[in-house]
Amino acid sequence: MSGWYGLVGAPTDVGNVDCGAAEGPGALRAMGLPRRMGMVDRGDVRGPAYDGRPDATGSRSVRETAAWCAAVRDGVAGVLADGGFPLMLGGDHAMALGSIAAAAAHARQEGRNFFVLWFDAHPDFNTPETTPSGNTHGYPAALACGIGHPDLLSVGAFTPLIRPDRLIQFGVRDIDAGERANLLRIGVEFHEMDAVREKGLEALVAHTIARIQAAGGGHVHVSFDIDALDPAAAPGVGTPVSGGLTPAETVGAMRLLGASGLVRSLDIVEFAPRHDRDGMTALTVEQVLAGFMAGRTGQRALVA
Ligand code: EXY
Ligand code: MN
Ligand code: MN
Ligand code: MN
Repeated sequence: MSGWYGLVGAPTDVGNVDCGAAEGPGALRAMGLPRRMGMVDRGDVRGPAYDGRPDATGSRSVRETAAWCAAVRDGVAGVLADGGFPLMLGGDHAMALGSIAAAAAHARQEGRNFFVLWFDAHPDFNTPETTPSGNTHGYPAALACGIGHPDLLSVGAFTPLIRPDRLIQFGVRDIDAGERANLLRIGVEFHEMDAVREKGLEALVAHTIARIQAAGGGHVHVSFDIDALDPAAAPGVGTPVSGGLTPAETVGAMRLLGASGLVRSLDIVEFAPRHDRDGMTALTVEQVLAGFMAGRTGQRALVA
């Protein structure tokens, strides 16, 4: 069980240009989060300077997103190779393609099963054929399952990065028609908010942990989009959707995940401080992270 946390910042909103997520890492550093939580700050990755040439689709974001994701992949791979626990701090959710590519490769190298648990108001399961916006932050989960733009699929050393039956989503409540068709066709398990309200987030997560343990365990990567939370507690995001998760249930679920000993890498993305109110979102982010870390410390104490 790797002990130290390595923070990898990805200050970009190329996946939803100018939504403000590029300011996320700097804002959380300014409030002292990495130091207060004892993290090794590995600095920010950088995408290459954009050369101004549009890509084949005529949109800058695919080429630029691919370059940023490759930088994130290398930054996260470095923390894993050094025996740390990577926390990729976005930046928009397209960056998760890079962190998942690194985590999937590391799990394969270590001979472990690989699972991704996705907390989000959105499934992020669009392709260029189904997207209503062309924004690449709506693509990463689909790309990780092997469908989408070839320039982005090539960020990983292999595809699919995740077996579709090993991606589980929680809290989704804003799903495009084409996206839902993609999810059903590919066979991804997704728990919409009405199911979360009916069954309880912690119960759903506990059941998922038990299922993973029964399958022989493995490397679980958690990709947490802050807009999974209700905007009343986390207004500081680029694409807020009402009717989201409460901080209490989210902290509880993250504590369970920390204590499971299964989680070996984590994304926290889409924090856009310009939309925050009185630092409420930053505080909620810290609570969620603290819940995970407390669970994991307790788990380590159990196995020490
Ligand atoms: N489904 C919409 C689209 O693809 O444009 C909205 C995507 C929002 C994605 C945010 C990161 O979760
Ligand atoms: Mn390792
Ligand atoms: Mn997302
Ligand atoms: Mn989202």
